[in-house]
Parts: sequence; structure tokens; C-alpha cells
Amino acid sequence: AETGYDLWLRYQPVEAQWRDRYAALVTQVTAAGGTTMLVAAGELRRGVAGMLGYDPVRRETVIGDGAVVLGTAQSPLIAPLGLPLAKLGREGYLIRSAAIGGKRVTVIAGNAEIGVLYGVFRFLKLIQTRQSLDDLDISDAPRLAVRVLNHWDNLDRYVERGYAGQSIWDWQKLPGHKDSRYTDYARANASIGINGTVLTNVNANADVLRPEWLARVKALAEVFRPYGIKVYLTARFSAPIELGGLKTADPLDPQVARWWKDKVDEIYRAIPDFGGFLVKANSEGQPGPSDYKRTHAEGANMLADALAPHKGVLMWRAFVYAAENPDDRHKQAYTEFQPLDGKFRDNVLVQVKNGAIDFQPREPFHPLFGAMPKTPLMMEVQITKEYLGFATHLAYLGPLWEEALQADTFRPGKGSTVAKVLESGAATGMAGVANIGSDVNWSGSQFDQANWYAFGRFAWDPQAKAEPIARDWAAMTWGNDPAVTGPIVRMMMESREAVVDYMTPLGLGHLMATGHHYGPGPWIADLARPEWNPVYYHKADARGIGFDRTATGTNAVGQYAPEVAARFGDRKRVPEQFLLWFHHVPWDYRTRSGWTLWDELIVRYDRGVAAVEAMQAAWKPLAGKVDARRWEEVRDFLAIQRDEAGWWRDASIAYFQSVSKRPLPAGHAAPA
Ligand code: GCW
Repeated sequence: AETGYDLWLRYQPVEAQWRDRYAALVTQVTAAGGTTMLVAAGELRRGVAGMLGYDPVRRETVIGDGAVVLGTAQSPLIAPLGLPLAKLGREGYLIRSAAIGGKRVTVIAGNAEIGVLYGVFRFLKLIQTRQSLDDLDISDAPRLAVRVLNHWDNLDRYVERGYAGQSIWDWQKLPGHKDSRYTDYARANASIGINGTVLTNVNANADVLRPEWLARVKALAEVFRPYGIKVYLTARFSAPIELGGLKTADPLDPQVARWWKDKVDEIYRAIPDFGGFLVKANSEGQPGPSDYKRTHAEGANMLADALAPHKGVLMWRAFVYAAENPDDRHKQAYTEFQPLDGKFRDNVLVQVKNGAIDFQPREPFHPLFGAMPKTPLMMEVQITKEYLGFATHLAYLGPLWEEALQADTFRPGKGSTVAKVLESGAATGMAGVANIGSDVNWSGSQFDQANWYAFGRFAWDPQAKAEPIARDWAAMTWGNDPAVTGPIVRMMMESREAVVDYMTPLGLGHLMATGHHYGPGPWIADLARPEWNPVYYHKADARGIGFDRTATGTNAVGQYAPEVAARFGDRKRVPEQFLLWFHHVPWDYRTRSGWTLWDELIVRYDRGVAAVEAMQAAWKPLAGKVDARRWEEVRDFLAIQRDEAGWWRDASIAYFQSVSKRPLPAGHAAPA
């Protein structure tokens, strides 16, 4: 029975008419080269065996009709073709129908072997999605250099905000035993262009930097290397004290810098292609340079200098909000980081979450994007659904990421989208907080695999669109019957808006229950830090609801470019989806539909629940059209989601009614 373990690489047999067409064009695999080339040829044979039902002959040189020729620009078979590879960079590829020695072949070429592997996955996708293999002329290259997963995995295998079981890193058996799952993990990531993985949690202790742990990291790096995936580690800023026995971790102390340099050299001796570090500093209790009255730049640069001789990069997170700072949490990252523009080393990437608060179902784009033109910024998104119903709620995050990436920062001028900001600068990248765990289906649910898949696609091309990605994923994961993929893609495309509607409509945010962030808690007001309490975010009172971030309030809008600030700051011009994010609005305010705000809120909560019911209705007739086990899992999860969408709606309306004292509309019970 299908479990979902194969992800989007199921390689199921194609229909007979397609098999004959494809088989004529895929008779043999011709490849010579190193380990990545072997992996590429192996994947191609595996895909063909699964989808077309035979093992194409593997040859090094002799070519027949229907050969798929894999090679780099230097390969003897490829070089004479004079292919336009130069502009494609190290990771780009080209797929072309061509003739070699009078034989009709398909060439998959890259400047390096990793490009060839990416090309093979693309070629297999053509078959998976039933595209023609005739007259191919495809070229592609990633638009961002660092495309990394961030695992929030602790060394005891607990995954912070993970809803898919334990960490897949089975440290106890490493380095002696390399689970075959690591190879499948690498295949899946390579298939979507992910080229790095941060193995450890940003909140983890420093132990992973100890020699006995580095030996295990090295073993993982060896599995991932042929797939073009580098390993990175989180570096706890206080490691020189905890591991090195120093009295301080002050970044300007020469002994501290020396300790890090030695540590980095030690890592590179074991792992010559080590990617670098990811650091969470002076955030939520983590140590950092401010402990020594140093800036983020001083802290980051010290580590960056240790990594630079090895070409390592340092990802320094901008997710900061200080307990002592009574100002709007929305403003803190900008306040601390923007003045440091231009002060970071070239191999530092400042890692900025898509929004200024924290991975909510909807947030406006982070004001730092565009505001630090002299500093490479990368974007961090959360693939795991901490605030969107964990693994049980169906929420395809493609539209959320597309919305963030397509947001116009107006810096330096109109048309400067977040995507363009990410693509500019000496270093570029995107990070996704992984949703991967030891569950057989990897991500905790069948549909959450789509978010892993989509992350890879957006990191490769931040200009990508969510819908075609959903279509590809649906076809590869659930088969090519339009009667199946049609409803699935519609469900996916509407799912995130449904979550916004039943959890946090009209620009509300951060109303989740304490700690676990699952389920509603808009009434919570008693947590130690004001900005942890949902009441801090919605500010509902007898007069109205919403957070005034305009000039009459915290003026967080002032951190955006003037054009953006003018739009967000004007109640009449702000996109309604951000209304309560930026404005405190009276309950009787008329929304664009003509409802009062109070009624509009209720309409949205109802709409969210109805959208989940519509997903249930769309899923039901797919019984028998998809395999039973996965179908049942989705059915069950949708039922859970329906119940909990209702819980969100009813609890939220009941609570807000107790504040607004407005009448409850028909069909809504009075609070118990
Ligand atoms: O989203 C919040 C989470 C924390 C997380 C933190 C962060 C890793 O609730 O669990 O810690 O953000 O991004 O650092």
C-alpha cells in the first residue's frame, strides 16, 4: 500500500500510449564521470524502470538512437555540440534534442555534474507530468545561490515545531550506520534544487561542535555530497565558553576569535565542503554579541572571518525582539539591523523572516527587505506549520510565499519586489524551516509534502508561481488523471486563505494558544512578556479592534518605503487583508463589501469553515481514484480540520462578542 514515503518521486507506470512514445526516445543512458554523474544515471534508470518498465542500457561512449546523453561541458560527447552553457552557472542545465553521429538523442548537460543531476530530475518530471520529449530545448539555472532547509532538530531527536515524528538524524547510530533514508532525503532535495541543510536547531546547545558529533555530521555530509547538498550547523554564540572553557564569548576578544577559527578549521578538515553556520543570537534567550555590548555585525563578522578562508557562509538571523523593549515588536528587527547596513562581511547573509512578527497565516512583508541595499539578505519561511494547524490542517503555503515574494518594497523604486531584493547582492539565498521527521510520510501529512516541494521550487526561482507548482506536485504525487489533479489543485490553492479566514481574518495575527500555538487563544492576557499575549496583537476593546501601527500609533508603517507606508497607513487604501494589522478600527466601520467590521469578521470566519467543508466535499469523490490508505488519511485530517476550524470560529466570535457587545448573527450560539 502507498504510504507517501516516495514523495513526488513515485515513478508509477505511465499509460500505454505514453509508454510507447517515451520508450522510443529513452533507449539507453550514456554517462561518464564522477559520483554525481553516477547518481544522475542511476536516478534516470530508476525513473525509467518505474515509469516505462525497463532498464535502459547504461553505456559510457557508444551511442544509439534514443540515447539520453548525460555530460558536462567538457565531456567528449558534449563539447563538440557547442551548447550555450556558459551563462548557466555551476548548477544550471540544458536539455536538448540533438543528433550525435547521426543518432537521435537527448542531451542533458551542465557545467558541472550537479547541473546534470538537476537536469535529470527535470527530464523525469517531463515524463511524470506527461509532457512530450520531442524537440526539447530547455535551459534553467537557480536564481539564488544558497537554498537551504533549516532543521529545528535537537541532538536528542526532538524537533522544535516539528509535527512529523522525531528527527530523521539518528545520531546514536551515526557515524557507523548511514540509514538509507538519508539517501532518499538527498534525492528528494536534489530533485527540487535544495543544495544545503542546516542539521541542527537554532535553539540547540553547542554540543554538535564537539569532535564526536562532528564525526557524525561528516558521515551525513558524505551521503549528501553526490547530491550537491552541503551541510551547515547552528553555532551557539557562547560555545567558546561552553566547549572551549573561555571566560567570555565577546566577539572582539582575540582568544574568542581564535577559538572559532580553530573550530572552523577542524570542521573543514573533516568536511572540506562544509557550508557554514546559522546563528540565532540575542533572541528568545539565546546568547549573542549584545551580551558584550557588541553589535550584530561585530558578532557576525567574527564568525564570518573564521569561515571566509574556506568559502563558508554565515547566516545571521534577524529574528530579534527584546524583552526589555516596550516598543512594537514589529519594529525591532528593523531598528536593530537597518543601521548596520553595509557593516557586514561579504560572506554574511542576514536571514529575515518573510514577515516582521512570526510566520503567521498572513503577514505583510518584512520592512527590512529593500531597506539594507548594501547587505545580502536572505528570506526565511516556515515550511512546518507552527501557526497553521500543524500537520493535520491542509494549508498549501505556495500562495503565502508567492504573496511575500511578489510584494513590492518600492526600494529603491516601484517594481522592487522582495524576490528581486533576494536576487541582488554578493550572496543570495532562501531558507525554509523543515517539516521533515521520522514519520513514514516524512512531513506528517500527505499534503504537507507539497510545502517541502514548493519551498524548493521558490528557492530555485523566487519569481515562480504557486499554482503551476501545485499542478506539478499534484500530478507527480497523485497521478495524472485530471479528475484527480483538478480538485486537488483547487483545494490546495484555496486552503491557505481558508486558514486565514478561520484563524486570523482581516489582518489579525498571533492569536494562537500559548506555547504550542495550536488552537485559538485570543483572550490570553497573562503571559510574562506583553508581546507574547494575543491581546497585545488584536487590541480589541469596546470601541473596535486592530493594532494601530500608523503615525497615531507605533508608526511601524514608517519603516516601509514612503509609497508603501502611505498605502498601509491609510485605512481606505490598505489592502483589506491587512486592515487590522495596521489599524484600530471601530466595530461599525464599513468594509469594502458594505458590511460593518463586526459583520465582516463573522462573514470571514464562516467563509473559512465553509471552505474546509468544500475541501471535504471535493475529496470525497476521489475515493477509489487514489490509493485507499492515503485517501483515508486525507479524509480523516480534513475532518479534524473541519472540527477545529469551527472551534476557531466559535471561540473567536464568542470572545470578540464579549468585548464588542455586538449582536451575534443567526446561527451563532451565545458564549457558554
Ligand atoms: O516561531 C518562533 C517559534 C520558536 C522558534 C522561534 C525562532 C526556533 O515559536 O519555536 O525557535 O520562532 O524562529 O527562532
